[in-house]
Amino acid sequence: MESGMQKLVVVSNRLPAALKKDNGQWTVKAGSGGLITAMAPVLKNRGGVWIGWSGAADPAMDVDGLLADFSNEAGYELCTVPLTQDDVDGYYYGFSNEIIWPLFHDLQTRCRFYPEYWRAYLDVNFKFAEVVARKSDQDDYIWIQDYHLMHQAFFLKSMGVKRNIGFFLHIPFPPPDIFMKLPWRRKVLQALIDYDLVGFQTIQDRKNFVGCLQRIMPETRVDGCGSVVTVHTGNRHFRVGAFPISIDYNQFSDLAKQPNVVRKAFELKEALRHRKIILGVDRLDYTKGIPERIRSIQNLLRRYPDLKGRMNFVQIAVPSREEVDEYKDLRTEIEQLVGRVNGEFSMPGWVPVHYHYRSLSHEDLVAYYAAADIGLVTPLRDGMNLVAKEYCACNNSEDGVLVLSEFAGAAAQLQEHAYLVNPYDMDGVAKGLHRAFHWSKEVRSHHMVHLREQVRKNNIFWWVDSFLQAGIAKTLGDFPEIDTVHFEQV
Ligand code: ADQ
Repeated sequence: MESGMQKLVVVSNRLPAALKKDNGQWTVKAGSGGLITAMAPVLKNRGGVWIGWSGAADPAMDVDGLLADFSNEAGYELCTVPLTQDDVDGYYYGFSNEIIWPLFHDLQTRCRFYPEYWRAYLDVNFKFAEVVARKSDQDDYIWIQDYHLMHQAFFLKSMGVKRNIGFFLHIPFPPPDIFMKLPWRRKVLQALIDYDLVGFQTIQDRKNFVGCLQRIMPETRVDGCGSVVTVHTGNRHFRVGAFPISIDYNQFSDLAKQPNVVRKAFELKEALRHRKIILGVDRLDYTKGIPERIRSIQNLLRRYPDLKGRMNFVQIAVPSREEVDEYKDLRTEIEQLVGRVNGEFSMPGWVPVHYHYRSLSHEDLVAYYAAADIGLVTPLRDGMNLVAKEYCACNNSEDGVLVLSEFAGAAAQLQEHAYLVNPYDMDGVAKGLHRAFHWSKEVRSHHMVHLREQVRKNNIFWWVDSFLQAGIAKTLGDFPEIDTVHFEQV
């Protein structure tokens, strides 16, 4: 096989661009979120195809035409999978968001195990697999992203389409006692073992997956050690690995050095009268532990009155899944909590909690990261959490502190130099914040230098390389370039 002929085909639920209707006119908007942040620079620099749903539930629309300009600009082909509103309701809002998302984040009481969701999930996975079969050649490498699409290898195989195909799960994989609640547990596992490579964020996720396989298929054996192992079960032999996702370190760090961003960061500090800034940045989601975090701040101010008037907690929440009642309720809960804490502690000239419910421009987000003295990242459970890494990359002054949940995948890599906390332990978080607040400049720098070095080395390009190495024994350098390469590979 000619290595130059092989293209990368990325498949995810959503395309990195979305169609939105504004005043009756369809427009194309760049999407946001962890996966897009991760993959866009890779495909842009190396070419390829990205297959996904556009966000428009009207199969009659000429979506491909609308996306053509965007594709040209993005530097790689975008290909849509047309879905109906019923598809989206059952597969996306239903199976993905009301079953797999809560279950895999250990929140099984939030799951609605409706059988119609499962059927919709299978129907949509079949539609995706048909597009993948059509848009790819036998030599291509197919890289499936995330829990919405676990059945791609299974359907391609049942169509008789042979492809080298890898799967990466961006969210955690739960331990057997939780996974076993899934009514379709055996079918999901059987679908996952049809891949040639299955990737997880951490070694713990990989162990949980193998543990589930061993519960349901007791003959399962594991060969090898290290981050990628080979699993044998029945007549299937495939690779399973831990590939902690990361960020484009240089892009964040360089942007944080640009004069306009430095100025914005300074203006933020000035607006808050140079008090210490504790920053939280999240999609508004119940897994991110935002109410628990605000309660921890309340606890901090109650337990350590010396901090009154000397800090600000800034919480930025990006709107997410706004149509869903549970997310509307969460938003209300957060707003009430912010009001309560500010009502309890505000003084003339000082309001402790600043809450922003909106998506920020990349520059504004980076300015907040650069201005913050403490990055407070306390999800109840998270596959990785890129915010933790982005905060470190933007801390060019190297004197910030990362306070990180032990239940974020990022903790596996950053535990030595982040201040680890249990997000459910509001006394513990308050204590951690108080300590971090009083750390000397030397201690802060010592830890931040190491954190930044870890994120810089194990960046997004390293992540893609390690997955491709395991999947096809190739690195990014083996893919044909369609553009001038302008990233530093570590
Ligand atoms: P997410 O749950 O979306 O991703 P995360 O990893 O924190 O979580 O990524 C969020 C992304 O959104 C970050 O890149 C951040 O820059 C961006 N963002 C946050 N606030 C923003 C704002 N106000 N304006 C604009 N952009 C903002 C899922 C998993 C994670 C996993 C990622 C990648 O749940 O655990 O780390 O995929 O695998």
